[in-house]
Parts: sequence; C-alpha cells; structure tokens
Amino acid sequence: MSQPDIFATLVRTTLPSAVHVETGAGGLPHVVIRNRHGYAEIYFHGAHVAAWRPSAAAAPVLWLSRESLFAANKPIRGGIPICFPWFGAHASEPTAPAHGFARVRPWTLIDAQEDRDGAVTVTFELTPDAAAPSPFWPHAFRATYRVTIGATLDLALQVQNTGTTPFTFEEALHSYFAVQNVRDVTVSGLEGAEYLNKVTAFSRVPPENAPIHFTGETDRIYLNTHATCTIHDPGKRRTIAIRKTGSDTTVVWNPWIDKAKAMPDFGDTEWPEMVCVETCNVNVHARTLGPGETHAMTATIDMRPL
Ligand code: TA6
Repeated sequence: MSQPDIFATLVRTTLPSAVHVETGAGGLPHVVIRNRHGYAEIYFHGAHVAAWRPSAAAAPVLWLSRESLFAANKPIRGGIPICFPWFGAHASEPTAPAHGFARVRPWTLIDAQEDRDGAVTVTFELTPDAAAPSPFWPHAFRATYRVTIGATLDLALQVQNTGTTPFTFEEALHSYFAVQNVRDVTVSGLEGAEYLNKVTAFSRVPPENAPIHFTGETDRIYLNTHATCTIHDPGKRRTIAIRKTGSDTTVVWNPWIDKAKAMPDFGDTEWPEMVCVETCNVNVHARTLGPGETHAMTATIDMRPL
C-alpha cells in the first residue's frame, strides 16, 4: 500500500513531529514513534504494538519472533496482539481465526497527540468491516485502542456496543516480553489467584502462594485477579511490571520446546527468550455489554533496570 493510499484510508489525523508512518516488515505500514521517552512501532494491521524500547532500556522490552509473518491475514508473532472478540479457539466455529479477528484486520489511526512532557498518544479504531462482516461474531461495535509512549507504555482498549442487542466478548492484550532465559525468570503478583491450566485440559488449580517459575510448557488463565504482575529477569537485570484496570484475568504463557516447534512462525530455539503476561477478560470473565454500553481495559507496562 503506497503512502498516499495509507493516508487516504488508514490515517484520519494530523501527526506530531515524533510520529511517522513508514513501511514496515512485509511491506505493511506502521506508525513509528521516536521521542525522548523511547521508540515504538505500531502496525495498522491489528493495531499491533510490535516494538517498544524505552530510553532507559538496554534492550527491547517486547519480544518479536524472528520467524514472525507480516501478512494481511496472519497474526504477527510477538509484541502485543489484540485478541478480540474471542480468546483462543472460537467456541463453535473451528474455521474461525484463533483469538478473534481484531489482530488480523487493519485499524484506522484516528488521533495522535504529543504532550508537554514529550509523551505521545496515538489512538486507533476498529469497526465492523462493512465489506466483510464477521460471520462468527455478527455484532455492531466500535473498538478504540489508545497507546501512550512515555516513561511507561500505556495501553487502553475500549469496546462499545453500538447495536440494539446485548453482546458478549472476550479480550486480551496478549503481551510478549523479552527475557534473557525464561528458566531464570519468575513472575510475581499471582500468588493468591487460582488458575485454569490449559496444559491439563483447563483443570482448576488452587492458589500456589508462590511466584511462578518456568520448568515446562506453561499456559495458565489466572481468575478473578486485579493484581499487578512483575517479571523478574536477572539475566537482563531488570523487572517489568504490568499494572492493569478493567481486567479480571491474567494469562501467563510460555510454549516451551514442543509447542514452539509446532508453531511455524515461532523459531524452535526462541522459547527461552520470551514470556507472555496477558491483560485480559476471558473464559468465565468474558464481558457482556448492552446497547450503547462501553467497557475499558488498561495495561501499563513499566520496565525498571535493576
Ligand atoms: O495466551 C496463550 C495462548 O492461548 C496459548 O494457548 C497459545 O495458543 C497462544 O495463546 C498463542 O496463540 P496464537 O493463536 O497466537 O498462536
């Protein structure tokens, strides 16, 4: 898509000097933000934050697979995929895209601002594709996604029911974080929460009252938790805190060896480099909105060098 085409279809705002639209991987357009606080890349495809490196960071905070696809109908592997309006496999339609359609649709840039402190906030919007409404979730909605590149990475996903009947949806900011070696990493904050263990057919596990260590495939939906999670990464000598609002579940995931090998867009030896801590409302915490109602979920990602 040429620059004029992008500006004709996907950009509906003026751009401050810290914000540029450039051609990214796979020829997909992305928004590049360079300010005093750091650097970020956000693809129009899925409003996908693919890179974030705060000025204080010795290495990128988000992980991106070296095997990731960058294609119109495929999700990007890494960064922060937006899962909406369902999480995981569709409840009844095996042909439906995993994690919903939002991450494989182009979003429109509707606002871009720079504040006096140099923080940049960009806002994307997704509405039903009039040309190709989803047969899997045929509801009238408006989703907006606000991303702020400041000392922290602030994300806000808002969903509005613009129709005349209630709908139920799931949502996740499926954040992939870069770590030195997942075997040496712990995640704190979820000690008191029970979880559904996807590795054992979603069996229910009581609170373990200890930080999470990774010794194998880990795929857990922590329930009824509003906790701030912290990734402790001794190898990269940093912590990454994920604070949240409007979210009742947190998913923690590392595919480990076999699952990594089974994913064509995930390098066989990449799994030690990442961990997902996902801010979400999924499973029993799916949300229902009546006509005109809105729901907002936020995540604030705060990297601190040790
Ligand atoms: O969030 C964890 C999870 O649901 C895993 O079960 C795994 O499927 C992962 O998401 C990645 O899903 P994707 O569709 O992006 O390959």
